[in-house]
Amino acid sequence: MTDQILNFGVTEASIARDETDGHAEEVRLSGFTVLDSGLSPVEVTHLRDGIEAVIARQTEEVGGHDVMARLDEANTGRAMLAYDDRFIELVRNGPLLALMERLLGRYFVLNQQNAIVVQPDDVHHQIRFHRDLPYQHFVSSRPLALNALFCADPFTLDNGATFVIPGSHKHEPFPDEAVVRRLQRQVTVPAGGFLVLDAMTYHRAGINRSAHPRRAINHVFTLPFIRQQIDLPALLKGRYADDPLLSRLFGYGLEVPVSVRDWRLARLKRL
Ligand SMILES: O=C(O)CCC(=O)C(=O)O
Repeated sequence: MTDQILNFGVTEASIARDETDGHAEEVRLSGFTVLDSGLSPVEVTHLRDGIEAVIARQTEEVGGHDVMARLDEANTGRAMLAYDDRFIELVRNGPLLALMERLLGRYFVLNQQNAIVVQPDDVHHQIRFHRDLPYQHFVSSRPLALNALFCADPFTLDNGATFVIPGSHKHEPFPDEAVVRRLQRQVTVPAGGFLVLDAMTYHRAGINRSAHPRRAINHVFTLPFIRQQIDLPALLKGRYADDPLLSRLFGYGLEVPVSVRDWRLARLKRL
């Protein structure tokens, strides 16, 4: 017996042209896939080291740890790339952008780039199942948004690897509890890998039962009609506006015109 996949009655079958196609089909079918970023261990460490410094700066900005804790934002960083250039490189990651393009088409934007540090035994808000387009209960024939959780530490069963409900991006309601118990699956990912999800796939962080923090950077990429979590062009104040790839990704040119004349002039510029 070979390990060939046998079937009968099949007259149409997908054939992946390359690895990206295979990952894209996994996301369409089950709502998630694990993707290798191709970054070296040194590059992964470099990224990991940037996380705490940005969170410390943002904590200071808003008035200290107590304020962050009240907001349920302790151990969370937002718009990381605006604070530290190394996170720009993560957004440019080749395998990641190839997969985003295969699933979302050529024009998609970065909606958010957040750091998540799960401390040992911490019971934080991400341990509750959610979609990354929260409060939405429709399903779409194509992905509208994807998230890519870059694992700066290995995600293991012990340190709270993410749980997913496979296929839940195709099902409007949150499933019955007993069904969730049967279907939920914890996905382990090596350091330097991305857990890529259709943003409508229900998922949650696990509890970190190890002795060390578990650090990750979550990205949400969307079709351009979805509003960014933080207005990146305003935050970046023109930085990267001349870079064709990054300006599109960061949402330059999507600012809402404030007059009819401005709307027409913007159209004129695009002719
Ligand atoms: O940290 C995790 O395992 C999941 C993170 C998450 O749910 C999110 O960023 O939306």
